[in-house]
Amino acid sequence: MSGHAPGGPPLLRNFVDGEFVEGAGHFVKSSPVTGEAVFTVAEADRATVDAAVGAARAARRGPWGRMSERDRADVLLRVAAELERRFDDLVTAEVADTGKSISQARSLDIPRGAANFRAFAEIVATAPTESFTTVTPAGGRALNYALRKPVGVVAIVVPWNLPLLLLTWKVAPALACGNTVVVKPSEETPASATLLAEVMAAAGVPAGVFNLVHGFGPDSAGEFLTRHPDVDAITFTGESATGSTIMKAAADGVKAVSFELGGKNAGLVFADADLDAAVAGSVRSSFTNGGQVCLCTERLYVQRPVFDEFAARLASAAGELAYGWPSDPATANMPLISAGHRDKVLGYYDLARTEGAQVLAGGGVPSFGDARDGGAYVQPTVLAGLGPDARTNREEIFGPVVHLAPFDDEEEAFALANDSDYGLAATVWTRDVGRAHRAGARLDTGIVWVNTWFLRDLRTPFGGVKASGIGREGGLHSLHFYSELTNVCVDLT
Ligand code: NAD
Ligand code: 6OD
Repeated sequence: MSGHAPGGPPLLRNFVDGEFVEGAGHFVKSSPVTGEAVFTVAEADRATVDAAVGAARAARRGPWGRMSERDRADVLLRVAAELERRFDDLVTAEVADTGKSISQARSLDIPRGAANFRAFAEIVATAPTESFTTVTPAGGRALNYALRKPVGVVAIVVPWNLPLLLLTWKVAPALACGNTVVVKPSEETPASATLLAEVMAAAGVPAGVFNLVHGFGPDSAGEFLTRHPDVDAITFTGESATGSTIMKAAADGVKAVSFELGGKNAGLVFADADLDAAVAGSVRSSFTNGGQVCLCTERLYVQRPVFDEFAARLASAAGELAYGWPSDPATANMPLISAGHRDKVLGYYDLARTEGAQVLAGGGVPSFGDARDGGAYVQPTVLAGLGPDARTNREEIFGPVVHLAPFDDEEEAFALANDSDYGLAATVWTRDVGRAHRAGARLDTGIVWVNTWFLRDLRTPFGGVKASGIGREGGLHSLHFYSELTNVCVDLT
């Protein structure tokens, strides 16, 4: 990685203008699996953030922003190839930071890092722009065409749950459009972002185009960056409350924002569904990554004739998810990201009981009899018996927990699903094709999955409504956010 603290865990540093640099001090990143220190991280102070933004600003005026889209696409393809070459290092980093299973890091997180760069290389190299012919007042013709230009310096602030996946989902289109970036990974997951800086350098991305600052949110690198006057646009993934704070900072500079925020996603299981697929799919949608995916299902509504059978099968499957060390490919459960987050999730398990929930599976903390007892594990938990107004059913918990409730008909199912302050994703399990399309039209979410979950095509619009976000990224939608259009109008007479 970027260095080694004397006698301590590996040192991760900031990356500014093509160089790894220290900051004001250091913080320790602990393992979610055991609680032991895994990295020492150089925290960027205001001066380091200033230097990173300054480097991005200078690089923005250099050749990067003027390169042809095809040439930038070629650089992105080199980044993808370098990510693939460093695959094992990235897996190790992601597992060390998050405690996720090596199987998931190998099959989802790290491949998506490279896929994001490949996808946006293709998208930017082939994207159309508009052109119109206008009749002039003199009866002649004028040609209008739109030029896509970089926005400038983009601040990218991301969370800890899918660190490389979510970071590269924003870095790739931002660079594809000719911007320069300053990225702020979560304080909980500094490692893969630091490796990404090494990858950028090895792939020949010019100094200053990609800059990285480590630190926290308020009164730290996150706030210094999002309040920086020389940042032109902010793209953020994280909690809705943090999005609100960043939006206020962006308002001062009238800056564009793109927000992917929290969720309290509903799943609907209709009696006509393939129940085996619905159970297996719901295990994935509620417990993948320890339930720490913004798209995870925390509210499941099940049509009454199949409710009891579905509840029994889901509870049994939740109890059977394998515990193991992250290095064991058979491991399914993972710890939460930190002791603080574990306490928050356990607080919700207690709240659910206080609100009168039945606990069908889990509800506590597993015991290992080894070093993992110092980690941030909780049991995958299935709840039932609460109404739609219970806090358990309204607030995002972001852990391996789902509440089940019955419904009678389609109208009731859609109404229950829509009864939320959030609107990110919904999942529908049915064999009725008409109902599948009605769900797409009626559910107030940015994404509706039918008989699947988290199946992604990187060209499609991705984002949420209500408290789940502002704007869409993905395919051309990312190009719209990460570029400015100039219309050129030429009188041809
Ligand atoms: P968070 O909002 O606490 O932190 C996200 C990032 O913002 C971190 O890098 C953090 O340091 C930074 N930050 C915090 N306060 C800040 C401030 N005042 N100014 C600037 N930066 C600040 O979120 P988290 O706990 O890291 O992640 C979990 C949340 O992210 C959940 O709510 C989840 O739903 C959401 N999320 C949403 C999506 C999506 O696509 N909609 C994807 C992943 C996660
Ligand atoms: O797949 C993606 O592109 C994406 N943004 C996923 C978000 C997952 C949230 O935790």
